[in-house]
Amino acid sequence: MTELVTFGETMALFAARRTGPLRFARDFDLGLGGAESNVAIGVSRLGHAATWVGRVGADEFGDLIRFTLAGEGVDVRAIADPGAPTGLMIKGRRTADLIDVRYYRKGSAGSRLCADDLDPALIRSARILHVSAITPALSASAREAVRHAMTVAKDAGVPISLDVNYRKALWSPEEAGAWLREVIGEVDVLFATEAEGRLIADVDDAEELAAELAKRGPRHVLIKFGAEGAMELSDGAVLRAEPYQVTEVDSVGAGDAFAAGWLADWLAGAEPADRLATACAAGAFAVTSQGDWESLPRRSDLDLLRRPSDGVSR
Ligand code: KDG
Repeated sequence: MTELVTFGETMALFAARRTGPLRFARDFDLGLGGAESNVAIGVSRLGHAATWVGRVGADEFGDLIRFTLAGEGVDVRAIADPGAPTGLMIKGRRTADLIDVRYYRKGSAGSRLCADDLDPALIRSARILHVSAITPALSASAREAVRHAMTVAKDAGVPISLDVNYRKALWSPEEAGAWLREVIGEVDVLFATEAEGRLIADVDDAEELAAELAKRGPRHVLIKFGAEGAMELSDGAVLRAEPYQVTEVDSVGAGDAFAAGWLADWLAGAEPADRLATACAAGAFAVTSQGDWESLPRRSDLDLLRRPSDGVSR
């Protein structure tokens, strides 16, 4: 029985090994990335059943995605689309601290996701539905799929979690803001950075912004401050969490890790302060190595950051 259902586009990811303009990259690490599948992996590593639905090409990259997610314990419902390839994401390192992400995903299999790809019974059986605002920016059919899934979840009393995950390569701030304002009333858990929250409501102060977002629907509003920690507004109560001190290697995927940590603890019925701390710890782990999800923690790893240490774990 699944606990969290999510869907979206997962791409093959080529990460340049050397720093500098991408045209001089000689070799790449091949992996995969997708905001929603990153969350599914994170939730699975933290001990909860997660299902990911998406379209992949009938190609090697589609197999890579299917096998990798399955290897992480995710229940994979990957539809192999013979009419389009798996999308690609290329990650360059323009400088040591500047990651440059390019997408080759227009017309990809993942972007052809449609409402019929989503089994309503699967959504109804879940404890939570998690979506990101990347999916509605992919295509008209993917946008319709998100609305369809939200309606099915709402009708069945399944809470909906939404991570804004704004991607400027896919749509304008105005388009994203309009869509977000349209759906926020259906959302129970909202994850956003301050800038993403302001796509919905033009409020400067973070606490006031969270209050304004909560007024529009979500019972839980999570505002992420990156390396500065996070804030949660739940049922009118504000919580703040300090960041964990780690050395950042690759920040891509930190937001997904944060969402995974929070959602796993929500599924576990953890206390709000512990839940937020787990979210921050998962986000901290995510930035410590290359890759969008590879360093996501297991439960036993969380203690490594929570306890003071001399840097050696024996
Ligand atoms: O948050 C990380 C994701 O953004 C990445 O893994 C790939 O889904 C992705 C995207 O659209 O950037």
